[in-house]
Amino acid sequence: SSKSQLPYSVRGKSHPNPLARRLFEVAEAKKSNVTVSADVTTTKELLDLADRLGPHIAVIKTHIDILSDFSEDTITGLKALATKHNFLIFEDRKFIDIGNTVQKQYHNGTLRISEWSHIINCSVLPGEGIVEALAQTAQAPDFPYGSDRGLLILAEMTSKGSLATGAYTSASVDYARKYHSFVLGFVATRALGEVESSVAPAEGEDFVVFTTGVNLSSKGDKLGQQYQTPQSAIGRGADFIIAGRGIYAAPDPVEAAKQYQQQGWEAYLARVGG
Ligand code: 5IU
Repeated sequence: SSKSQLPYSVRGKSHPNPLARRLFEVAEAKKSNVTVSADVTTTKELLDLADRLGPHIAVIKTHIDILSDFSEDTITGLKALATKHNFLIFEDRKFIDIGNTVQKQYHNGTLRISEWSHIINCSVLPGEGIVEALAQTAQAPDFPYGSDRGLLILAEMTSKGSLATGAYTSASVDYARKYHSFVLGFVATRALGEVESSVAPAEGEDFVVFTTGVNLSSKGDKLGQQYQTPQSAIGRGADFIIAGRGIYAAPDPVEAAKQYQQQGWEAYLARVGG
């Protein structure tokens, strides 16, 4: 964002969105802009990772539907560890359906995502209605989790041949601006401030950019994933870097998390001139 030259502490203090403020506070307190993508397939592995990596991360990103044993214990455990280690939870469910359906997938349902995930994301392929629907659910007077929830719009993807470009990315910016009280920012490979949009930015607009596909030792995988380093991602405008296999599949995941934390933080300091 155009605010990317400013320290997290400054952006946190002035941000109109309470969850964005909390996100920046967590990053500053822990000196970490790392989101670990904990793509493991059992509750035990997930909770073990969350507990061991917890001190070094700002956010844990889950794919809760890949767990073979999802239960009440998964939710209870994750919430307890988020409190213990002061990190936020981001369920990478990528909602992509008509408004009426995504409301049911988000709130209640089998996975009860609204109950435990601070951050969710969606694609704007279905059009504006998906963003409107999720905002409507989270901002309803009887929604139990109040302003402690936010949405990232999936504006770009890291995979080879991604079609999330051009008009699609522009629409992502349009809807983020239109629903800025619920939209925290984007999952994207760069800051999107220069992207053409038919909606004028609000005064002091400050969308948060999360960038996936961060890996220190690999250029990609056999299924089209494309990687960049923390330095490169943050240089292009990422505020939070997301790493999965680079951390959890490393010989020592805790050492790897520390390494991404240090490199991510140094790149951030260099960007803000500190
Ligand atoms: N993910 C991407 N690219 C994207 C988006 C999400 O890789 O554009 I949007 C997810 C998929 C996986 C994690 O959960 O981020 C990346 O994992 P690895 O670091 O293991 O490749």
